[in-house]
Amino acid sequence: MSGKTTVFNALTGAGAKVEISGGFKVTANMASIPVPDDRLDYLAGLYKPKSVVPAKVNMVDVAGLVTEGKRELDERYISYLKNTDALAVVLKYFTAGIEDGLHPEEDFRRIVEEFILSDLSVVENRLKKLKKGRDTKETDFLLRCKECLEGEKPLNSISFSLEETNFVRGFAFLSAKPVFVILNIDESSDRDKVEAVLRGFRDAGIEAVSMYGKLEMDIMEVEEKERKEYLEEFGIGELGKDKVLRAAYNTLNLISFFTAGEKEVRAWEVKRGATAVEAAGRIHTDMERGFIKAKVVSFSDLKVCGSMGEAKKRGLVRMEGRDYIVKDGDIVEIFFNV
Ligand SMILES: Nc1nc2c(ncn2[C@@H]2O[C@H](COP(=O)(O)OP(=O)(O)OP(=O)(O)O)[C@@H](O)[C@H]2O)c(=O)[nH]1
Ligand SMILES: [Mg+2]
Repeated sequence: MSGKTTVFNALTGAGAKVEISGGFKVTANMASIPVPDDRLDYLAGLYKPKSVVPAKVNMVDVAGLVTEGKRELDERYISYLKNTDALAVVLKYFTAGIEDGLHPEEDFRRIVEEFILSDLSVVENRLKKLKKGRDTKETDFLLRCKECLEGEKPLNSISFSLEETNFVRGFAFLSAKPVFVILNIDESSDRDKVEAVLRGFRDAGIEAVSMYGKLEMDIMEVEEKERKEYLEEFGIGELGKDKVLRAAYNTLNLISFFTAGEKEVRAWEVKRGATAVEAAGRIHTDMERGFIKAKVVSFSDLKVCGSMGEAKKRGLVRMEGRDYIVKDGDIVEIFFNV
């Protein structure tokens, strides 16, 4: 009970029921958040397209991990977590209704411990099933995981080969997923302490943001144009939603690129370091298969020029091949033939 569903509602406006589930529960709430982006708004103003499609981040809210004596997490429960690319750990830092003090670092450690124990039982079960004495790649991989987990370290602390990464994906190990922290605070939280807690996580290499879960959930209920007033009244600078999206992008190592035309202006999220042909595949498999070249202009160049025509005139629109590394903010047109 750290306010996960509350935070989920604040992020998505989904209005999921906030209740103390009293431990283990296998239902999940799901919703997606459109990623706000000024650049997308600018492009929409330029092209006046029929539709504007932002990038989206899908969120899943599950009940707290309380396995107490039941070392194996429920299969259905696991299946919700299995398909995620990253885990956001919501830590309690609101003071209302708290008698036993706040200990976010300890709470975090305990959650990671649950991930580790869950993974360890998967590893041990699988090892038991594999024929004894037969030296396979999978056995080697599992033994490597076992050693890491028995040392109480999450699997995201070791680096895997490409082949091992496929095993990791297959087993959907929880402790192998990238993790970031959402510190759920309220009006009475000491801001200096909040900053110190966040710094502690960041120093340990974990992305961490704070947000006013309950307040922001309530703000989602009011009309969009009235929200700004409330935010100012409560002294909330940046919306938790925007901070969380940025943390998710950083944790997942994502960037956005754009496609723009009269019909549609759209933002696409893609892994940092993706090539032009991989970005094309993000749009459509046909574009990846039949990739010829990509016409690319950076957002900042386009904005300075004020139009695609002017950008062309100044030689800022480039033709790039399949191995070009797509940059955050690139506006891309794919030429393909299938
Ligand atoms: N004061 C205050 N109360 C909060 C805040 N966030 C959550 N709560 C309260 O904490 C209780 C539980 O909130 P939930 O969002 O359901 O918690 P949860 O983490 O989803 O709980 P489980 O699903 O059972 O693990 C509710 O009574 C909320 O009103 C907050 O930021 N401030
Ligand atoms: Mg909940």
